[in-house]
Amino acid sequence: MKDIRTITSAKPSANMERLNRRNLDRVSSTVKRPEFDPEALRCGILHLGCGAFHRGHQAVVTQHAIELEGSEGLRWGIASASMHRPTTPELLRPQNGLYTVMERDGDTVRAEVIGSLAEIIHAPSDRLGLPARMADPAIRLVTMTVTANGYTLEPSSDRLNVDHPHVVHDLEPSRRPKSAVGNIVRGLGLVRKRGGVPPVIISCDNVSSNGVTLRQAVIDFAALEDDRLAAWIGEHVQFPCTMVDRIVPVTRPLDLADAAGMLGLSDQAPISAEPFLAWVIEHFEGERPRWERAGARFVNKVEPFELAKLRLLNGTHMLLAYVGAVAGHATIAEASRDARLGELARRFMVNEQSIGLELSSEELAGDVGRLMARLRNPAIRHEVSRIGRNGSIKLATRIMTPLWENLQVGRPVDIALLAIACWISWMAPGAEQRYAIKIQDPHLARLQALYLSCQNQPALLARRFTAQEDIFGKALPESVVDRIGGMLGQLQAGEIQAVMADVLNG
Ligand code: CS2
Repeated sequence: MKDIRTITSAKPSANMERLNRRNLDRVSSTVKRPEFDPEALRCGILHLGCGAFHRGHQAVVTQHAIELEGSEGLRWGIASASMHRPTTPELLRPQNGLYTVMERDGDTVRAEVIGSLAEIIHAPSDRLGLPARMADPAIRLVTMTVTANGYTLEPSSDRLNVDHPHVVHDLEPSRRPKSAVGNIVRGLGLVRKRGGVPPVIISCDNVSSNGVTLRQAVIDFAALEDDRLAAWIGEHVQFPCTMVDRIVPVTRPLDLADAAGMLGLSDQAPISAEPFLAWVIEHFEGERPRWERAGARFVNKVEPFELAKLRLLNGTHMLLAYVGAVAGHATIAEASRDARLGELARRFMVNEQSIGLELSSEELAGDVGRLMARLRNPAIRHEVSRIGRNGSIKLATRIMTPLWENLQVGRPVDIALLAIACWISWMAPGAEQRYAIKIQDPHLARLQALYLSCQNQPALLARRFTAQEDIFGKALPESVVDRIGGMLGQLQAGEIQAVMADVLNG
């Protein structure tokens, strides 16, 4: 790819032509284009969750694998489905699925047009429906990025939440399923009936032991309807685990202007991403793109990679988001560049989140240094609101599990408690205005009502919040709950700087 150090942003004017398969050869020569004809692709992969992360990660690796395989690779086009909203399909369809990935590092940008999305699907309005597509014998892989919230799990047990509204809806066989798990079960049911080889189901989300967890949720769902289907899935379907890593923020208007300036055509669905990309996949049987030729790594055991990623990066992301917002920062890069909070983030990784990782102290120091540099990349505007969303689902894996492991061996947990106290503060009346954030959480109404019910009593607030077993699991020791209560009292008095200083000074 060519380096472009100065970008000329162009306001995509109404008469600027939209990027599509017919005008691909007119894309400026400074931008890399697919080395295959996207028109010639056939779909071998069905993807659930056509969001920014998928388009900045798997779609890129798949494009490079197709390029390296030549005509053999053309069967690995991706049919990519948006599970609920029509926004992304509406933006991508007029572009025949083409879009630009802009790799940003400081003021360097490298652009590449991605053409591996052979078909764009809007699941709720799709003519065929996802289960029928999954049962198409050409589909050898079903990949998914639906975020942890899309797994319809009970966070403290990681088993299917049978009371989840989408699960309840999907258990009615005459209805088109809404959830990823419901769709997979229906699709596998069709494959079993047809008597074919099932596709391999690959979770690409930050969920702990993602393949194992997804397999269990799928079996839990199937068992509610048909024990024989559940047993068949258990015996015949592979759910490899993966570790996925690339920071891909939500697209902003500036991205559209930069893409137009670089392409000379209008792209309404470009992606910005950091240069770093990692994908570690557990070995599985069956046909697949040669992803390993394009940067992915196949291993026997994904767990050590996944644990390190979830704890060091994703856990620290949560700290930076919750504390960052309370300290007045809008993005993760800003929060990591705050001297106090940046130091807290570094120590959080080294002293708390490193628990259980198979890394020597030198390896850990190297990883932490590289991670801090990635988090500080000023060209990646990852909003704290975005990272902090769905905290009630994400806290368990990213913060609570390492916190418990630290408590058991008497290691420090203070920085994790600060993250939790700041998350609780997000539920205070008026927090959205005060911290200039947008809060999204499946339990938001409950959490805000809980805060309101004891807002003037920080100790009680800490007790009530942490007693929510579905989020926090078993009861925390009293001293820990008291410490959170103490922090909440200071936060309510607007003393975030003092709390951070106290935690740093131990
Ligand atoms: C983030 C992740 O949104 C989040 O919860 O922590 O999306 C993170 O950016 C990626 O996992 C990085 O690989």
